[in-house]
Amino acid sequence: MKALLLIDIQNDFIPGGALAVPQGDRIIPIANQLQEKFDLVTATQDWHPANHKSFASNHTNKKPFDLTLLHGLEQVLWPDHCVQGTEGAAFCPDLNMQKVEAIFRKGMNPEIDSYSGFYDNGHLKSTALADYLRGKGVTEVYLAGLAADYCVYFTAKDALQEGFKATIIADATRPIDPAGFEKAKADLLSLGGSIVESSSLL
Ligand code: VGL
Ligand code: ZN
Repeated sequence: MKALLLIDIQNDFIPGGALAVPQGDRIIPIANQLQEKFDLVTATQDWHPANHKSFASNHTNKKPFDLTLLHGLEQVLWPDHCVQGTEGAAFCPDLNMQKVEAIFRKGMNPEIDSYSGFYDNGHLKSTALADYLRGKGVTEVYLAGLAADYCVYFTAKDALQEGFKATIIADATRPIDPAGFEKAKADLLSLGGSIVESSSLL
């Protein structure tokens, strides 16, 4: 059984949003078309409180994209984004949500960031996505969404670690930093993951 995981397809990650991923909006029609090919569709939603420590604005003398340490973990400091209840945190209006059976929110703890849909960045707390998928009989996950080099990458990595086959749909994602995505793809391939184009699935 195959599931499509739609990662963080939210207004703040597309052009015009607070943490816009270049061409992030281009993935939406592909994500919509892909859904009918899957037994199960789930979505993740980045969902931060305003005092989240991944925001540069919550540190003194820091600006967006600076690097820091947060409780011992390396942390990129982001512009404020996906604040709970704001338009920026909402799913993109053009994304078809009719087949989405469950939404997994992440990033609520102000003290730790959560790129993966499965765990926070310290692997301290699970979202129960893995158990949900196993409960539905899923063995393979396909990933689409934003951003390729952060939340899509870390979700794929955790999926592999949880024992799922994991495939990133290359044209259904876009990176914040293209060089970072090249490294991420090499890492995923070395861990047994796959990268395909949507044309091989549609
Ligand atoms: C993301 C940075 C911060 C993502 C979320 O969805 O890739 N990136 N929060
Ligand atoms: Zn975030």
